[in-house]
Amino acid sequence: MTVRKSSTALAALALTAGLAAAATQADAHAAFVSATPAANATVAAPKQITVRLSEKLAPKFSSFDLMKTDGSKVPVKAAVAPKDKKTLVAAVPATLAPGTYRVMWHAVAADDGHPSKGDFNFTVR
Ligand SMILES: [Cu+2]
Repeated sequence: MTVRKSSTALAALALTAGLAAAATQADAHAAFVSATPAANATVAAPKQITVRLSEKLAPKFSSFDLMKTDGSKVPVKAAVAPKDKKTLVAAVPATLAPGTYRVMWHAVAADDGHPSKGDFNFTVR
């Protein structure tokens, strides 16, 4: 009986730990909120790209790349905006030619160090 009892206790402990971890992740991962240009929007060539996330970000580990559909990179330098610390901002140095572009962002939440990432497209008319 002792063995059975302790294994039940272990299972309960594991379940509790799992639930606690799941709750923490749901609370603290930096998730996509909005962007300019908006995801899937067709716009005039933007001078700036912003990606707003749900958490304050660790600046060293949070950024995005701008890619053309052929996989080549458009050189931009995205940084965490000091104002709210949740927004990634990059100036677009050259006028983007018409076509579809992909923004691939990655972020680390400042509070718990959890990484997250995502991507979206926009089209320049
Ligand atoms: Cu997290």
